[in-house]
Amino acid sequence: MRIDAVTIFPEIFNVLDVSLLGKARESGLIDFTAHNLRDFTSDAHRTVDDSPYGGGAGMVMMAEPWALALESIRSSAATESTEDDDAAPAPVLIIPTPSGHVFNQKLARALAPEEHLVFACGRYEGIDERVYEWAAPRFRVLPVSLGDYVLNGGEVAVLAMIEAIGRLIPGVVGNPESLVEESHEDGLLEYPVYTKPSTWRELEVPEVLLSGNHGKIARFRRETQLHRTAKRRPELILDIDPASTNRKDRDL
Ligand code: 6GU
Repeated sequence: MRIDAVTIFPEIFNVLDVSLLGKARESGLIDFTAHNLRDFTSDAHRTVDDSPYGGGAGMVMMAEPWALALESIRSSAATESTEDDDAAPAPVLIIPTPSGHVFNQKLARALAPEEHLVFACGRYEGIDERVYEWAAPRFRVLPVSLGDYVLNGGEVAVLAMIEAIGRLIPGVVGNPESLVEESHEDGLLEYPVYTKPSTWRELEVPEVLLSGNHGKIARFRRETQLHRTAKRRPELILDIDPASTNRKDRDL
């Protein structure tokens, strides 16, 4: 997967050199580039923002540097592609913003098979709205939010999204089975996990997990998933697929 991020703080993305994502980049599974928006300005001060029309607090990012940056990414992608792929879909342009669609595991799964993702990291009060209109015929534009709180800029949100999407690309996570039984994959929160020793500072591992009875263990885990989800994220319970529940769940 090719990933580009446009930002005024490209160094924030240096952390992608380490850990699993760093390995995925080394092995060529993920081809990531951070682009400095200021490289697409033409004044001595490398200005990217100006005051908002209509007044109000803060500054707005100007449209032209964004168009130049996104055009340069678009044309380098066209150069790299092979002769017979005029049908290649437009890259997905993800705009991190607190007013976007909520990013969740389902969206991460939908984006993982994409060939090319572009992230436009805004700062200040946002980007001139006309950039989105201009981008619509050139990209599949998708405004996305991590949740109901405000960050100073999109960069940290984009790091989270790249990690959530990147780990779903085949080969990035060593054991694909570890992707199956985790929070949100089945719409529930994950069950608690334990390792040796079975007694630690007078705290015991639940006995059923030492029993070797796989049916009992599966029921215990399902039960703790449901209890935990009901307590911490009651709104998720309403979204459970009824086909995935069984009679034992309804007895809880
Ligand atoms: Cl994606 N961006 C910003 N700036 N703030 C956020 C967010 C994104 N998600 C939650 N808060």
